[in-house]
Amino acid sequence: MLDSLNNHLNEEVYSSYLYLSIASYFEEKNLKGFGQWFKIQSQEEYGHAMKFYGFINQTGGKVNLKAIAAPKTNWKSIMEVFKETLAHEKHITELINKLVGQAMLEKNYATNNFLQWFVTEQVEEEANVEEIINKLEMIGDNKGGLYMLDRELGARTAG
Ligand code: OFO
Repeated sequence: MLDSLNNHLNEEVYSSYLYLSIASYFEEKNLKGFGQWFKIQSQEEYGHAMKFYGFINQTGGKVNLKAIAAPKTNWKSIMEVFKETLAHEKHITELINKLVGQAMLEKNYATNNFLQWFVTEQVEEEANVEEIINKLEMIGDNKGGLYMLDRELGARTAG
């Protein structure tokens, strides 16, 4: 179980790194609101990684930090960014579900309980990204709509 938790810590750090890369992609394109949204998302992912760090230490395990893969740096469109973000979140959900399955199989109740926060969080993460995809679909090529969405996403604050 410890190995799997350490692997997942790395996945969350990678998520943070990926979203920071997306933030900088948007900032460079002067879409500061989109950039802000992803910067906060990146911070949240780091927070998720730190929850694993804390739990591993608290339960007497050894944190084993692994190499972080370099994230992608360029995308074809805003829609592509959000479609890939949704796919990434679905991948993370699958990994969390696998961890829960392993904890149950090993009758590791404390780990199962710890993971339940992430089960709930993943539902929210996927829903948030789906909502933005729906808005982007409504906006289409409308520059005014895009401006409004950039402003809306820029209002996101930490927590
Ligand atoms: Fe950590 O939830 Fe997104 O990846």
